[in-house]
Amino acid sequence: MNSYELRQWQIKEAPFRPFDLAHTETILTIGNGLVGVRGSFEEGYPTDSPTTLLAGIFNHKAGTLVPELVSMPNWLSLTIHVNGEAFRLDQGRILGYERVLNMKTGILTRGVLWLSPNRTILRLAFERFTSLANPHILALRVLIQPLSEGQHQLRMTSALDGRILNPGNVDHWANLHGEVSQDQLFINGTTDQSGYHVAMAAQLLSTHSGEWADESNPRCPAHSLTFQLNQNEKATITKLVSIHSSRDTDDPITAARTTLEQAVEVGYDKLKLDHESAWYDYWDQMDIVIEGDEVAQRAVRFCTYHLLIATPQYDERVSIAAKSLSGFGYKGHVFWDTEFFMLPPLTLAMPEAARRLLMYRYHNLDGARKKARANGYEGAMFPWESTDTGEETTPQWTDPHPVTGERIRIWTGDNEQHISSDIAYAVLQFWQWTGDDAWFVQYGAEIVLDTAVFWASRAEYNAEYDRYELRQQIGPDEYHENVDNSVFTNRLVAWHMQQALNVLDWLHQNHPQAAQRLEAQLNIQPQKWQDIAQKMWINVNQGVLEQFEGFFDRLQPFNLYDYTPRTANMDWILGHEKTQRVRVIKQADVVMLMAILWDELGDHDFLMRNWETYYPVVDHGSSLSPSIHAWVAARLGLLREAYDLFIYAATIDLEDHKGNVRDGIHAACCGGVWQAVVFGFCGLKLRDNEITLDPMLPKHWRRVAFKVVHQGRIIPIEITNT
Ligand code: IFM
Repeated sequence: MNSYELRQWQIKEAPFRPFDLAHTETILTIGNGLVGVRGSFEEGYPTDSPTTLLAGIFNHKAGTLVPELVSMPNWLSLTIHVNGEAFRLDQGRILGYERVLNMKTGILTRGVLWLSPNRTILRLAFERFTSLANPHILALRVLIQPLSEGQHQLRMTSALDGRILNPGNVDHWANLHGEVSQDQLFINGTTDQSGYHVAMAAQLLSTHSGEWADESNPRCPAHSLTFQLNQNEKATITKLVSIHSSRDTDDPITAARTTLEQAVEVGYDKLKLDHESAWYDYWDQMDIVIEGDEVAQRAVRFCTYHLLIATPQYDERVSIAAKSLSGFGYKGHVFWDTEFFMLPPLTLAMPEAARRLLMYRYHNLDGARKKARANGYEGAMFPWESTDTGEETTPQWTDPHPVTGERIRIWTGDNEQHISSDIAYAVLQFWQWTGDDAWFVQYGAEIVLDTAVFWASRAEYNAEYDRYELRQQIGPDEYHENVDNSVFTNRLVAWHMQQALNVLDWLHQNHPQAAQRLEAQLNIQPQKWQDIAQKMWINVNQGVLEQFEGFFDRLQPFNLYDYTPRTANMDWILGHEKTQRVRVIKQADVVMLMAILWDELGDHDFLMRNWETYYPVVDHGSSLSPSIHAWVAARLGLLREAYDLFIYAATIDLEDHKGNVRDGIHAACCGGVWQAVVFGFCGLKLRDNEITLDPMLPKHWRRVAFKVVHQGRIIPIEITNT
């Protein structure tokens, strides 16, 4: 690979950006679907947040509002002393520095040339990865070389640091027990409410022998190795770590010991090779090649990389959190972000992974049924936010405002109900692309049908107008809460009811036993479903879809451009109450509906009128918005807007456009970017089971290439710009 090609696979930090730690920690996260590890430094700094998260390990601490992902013991901890001086970037002088995330291999490296306060020059080369070949193995290595004259004493101190707590100093552990045995470390503990048992083991391997010492603290097993190095002599220190939990085994302690033994036996080099070759396969499936646009190429790879490191490889009882495993934003909860944003790329390119994510919803049908019953409905009403239990975990209140102490009621858990249809949409899209009838009959159909049962019990019949309505909803535009007849929701529900009827017919014709089983199990009412599909109120006002009742008549007109330029969201500027009263919207709402249903909604003029109505008033207050707008703009032939929106979305985390990357990657945006290229610029569609393309590429893109899987067949797609 030449250096131009290489650059498009790399995220580089050079020189060191000391004031940007939280941002770089997030964007340089490594992971393998099981484990996510923020890009914190081995030696640790006062303002860092060294976080390792394990998929599905949630705990609801007494006194906190909702469950959250639990911070694991910090396995990165490795401090280096040379002649008694601690290697730290905030002391001495940095003579050279480069940190590189190689997205092609999922390996993070750091090279440093450091002059210590006492003038010893040290060359350091760090490298770390979370094995994609065996996700229970984590590895880091550092090469050390003193360049100053004489003999130098090196002391390496390694720990599994269980003193790391969640934000707000929330301690989720009932107990954490550490142990040291010369070159090995062990730690295990149990979460205090959910009762997950987690065990980690580590071994430090060195090219140089020396003196071992136990350096443990409570909750922090640690050891050190001291040895001598001459000028220019190199030492390599390798830390191999294993991690298991009661989510994957009955005996995490034994599993952690066994996995560590195996890792040590295989050795770092082979572990790395296996890891790299697993990444090769990942990229072979998911990469989008864009020729002619280096910025776009790297940014799209960055988004795909973050989607890949968040995608569970085995466990079908976990999904992908809104901020993946890269930070604590939204506490690790799962939203519609998965089904509408992250799943489509996986459905098209890695259907096995998509299937697992859909199984998360299937396994959580009971939670959805419980929610429906608790609200007086039937069927399956999926939670707006969920964790490992499938129950509703949206907090009801915001945290108190730091100055006023005010808390705002959060209504999304009550009324952002479109998620049930979003999930049905994702199931149907998966079925359509994979043609996996066996899976659909056994699992998918139940999701589509029981969510339809929910809507049949939820929809309100308005006899005066002979129509169905949905009151008290929140559409994707969360700036306007508890509105009546959100057109996004109503239209999607109408579509969903029709699809459910089609599924029922198909089952009767092709799998009558399954049809009977589901009819016996669920309250299926074809007549009522038909009625709802036909009579759901879809409000067209002034020639466009009205986002909700009163959007045009009751909201005050608002000129977003009066507030340009700005980075803050409009609800922060105007305040919660005022935002509800003005015509400014948070994110793609009607435009989201256009993206997914497109010409089922109307002809080109109708779609354009809707775009012209909603695009000028969208704040992009959610990172979910720009990529969808890019997709729709491309379809409308508005290439300039499409490209600007696309680049904004693709670099949202790299350039921290929203100012909150410290909380984690905007994982939905990552999936949205993939879709903006494939569905937007390339115009990929499945029509009557045929793949069609209708490219609208930015002028300077010479070539776009990617692969999709259609009904088991890998289809390479290549579009060249003429
Ligand atoms: O699901 C989104 C929502 O659409 C906008 N607010 C943030 C949520 C999590 O990403």
